Amino acid sequence: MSSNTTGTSASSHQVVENDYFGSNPPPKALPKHVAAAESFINHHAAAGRRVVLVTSGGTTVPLEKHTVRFIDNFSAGTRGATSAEYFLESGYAVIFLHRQFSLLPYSRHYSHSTDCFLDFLHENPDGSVVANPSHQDKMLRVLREYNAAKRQNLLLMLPFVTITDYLHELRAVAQLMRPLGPNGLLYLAAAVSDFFVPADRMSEHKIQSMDVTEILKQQGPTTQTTEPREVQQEEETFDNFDSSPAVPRSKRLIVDLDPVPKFLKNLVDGWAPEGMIVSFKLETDPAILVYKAKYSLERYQHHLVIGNLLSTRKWEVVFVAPGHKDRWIRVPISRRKKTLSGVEELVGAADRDSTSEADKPLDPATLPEGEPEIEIESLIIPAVEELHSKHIEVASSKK
Ligand code: 9Z3
Repeated sequence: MSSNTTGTSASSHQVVENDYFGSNPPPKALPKHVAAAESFINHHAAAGRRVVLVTSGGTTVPLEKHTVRFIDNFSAGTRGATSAEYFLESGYAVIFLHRQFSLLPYSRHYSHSTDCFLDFLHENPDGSVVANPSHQDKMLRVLREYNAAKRQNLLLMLPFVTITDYLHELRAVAQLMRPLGPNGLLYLAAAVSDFFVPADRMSEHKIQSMDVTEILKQQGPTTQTTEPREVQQEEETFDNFDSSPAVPRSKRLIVDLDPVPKFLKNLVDGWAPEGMIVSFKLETDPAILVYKAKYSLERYQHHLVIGNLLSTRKWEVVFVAPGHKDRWIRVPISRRKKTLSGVEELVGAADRDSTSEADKPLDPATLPEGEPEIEIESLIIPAVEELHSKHIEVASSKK
């Protein structure tokens, strides 16, 4: 325990939290999002409905306050957007905290480059626009589900961009979920950056490839631009890592990142103490996935870690939960698969569920090309829902 400025003692987690949120400003939209989330949550809490916060997509790491450049990650938000749909199907109200412009529930079927909505439409001779006959059924189903969610006020979409925006939004919404008690579920599928540039070290303006302010100072107020004086090569330090032409250090951009504090403990103990908390663990090395998932569960003492590998994440995940055997959830690898064109063709991969290898990660080389026939989220969400029901049961038996 350490002391804070008011003289009361605060845990080290609280100190880190105060420090981070106090020195990295919130997004402008936060008050508006808080108001919307509060009325959404209270409405559904009063109805006794379960509410899930789904986080989705990547988080950016800006290098400048007036941001031109940023670091990003691969996540398109498929897991989050797809999961949100299955949660709605299961009767949950969904707060969808997503990276701006990432995939959204329902519209994901017709957005982004793989499924451009224009390819699903054609023009009739009378000039009206209609869905192609082969896509009518699916489009009608998706449209109906989307409209039903909207009509019943079951889906609240809140966008974020940066890692700091995300953390401010997550903390605020999680805290608002308290009135839900155990009926609240946090499903953290966003791909959260582990490193960032803290606000107090971030360049205000676009990082320059030459020192313009120094040149302007040297020149004084003049309308004539002169060539920047070349720094004498002899004075320069060279970082020459390989056989490429020598680059002086003054011309390199060296990005120095701090670790993003891990706030899962704060979430579990303080922000949303009664809700069920599900985090995702992403790895690329199959040998460490289960170990890392268990380590996370041990460290943060929450309810479920869903492990997945970058290369096989649409085919299998592993559930690691306290008091449960590790459980692999896999889509059946049938002999038929859909290619990108939507045409089914024969593939040779066998269903592995029944083999003795079932508790080990799949070898990505054995997977058929393209997308699985069913969405793995259609298996993940019912399994999470079952654990959530148990969580609610246990909580109510303690009352
Ligand atoms: C995940 O592991 C998600 O399943 C994916 C989904 C990001 C892989 P896509 O958007 O991908 O469908 O393309 N999310 C969690 C990733 C994460 O940042 N987890 C942290 C970690 O692994 C812990 S909270 O350390």
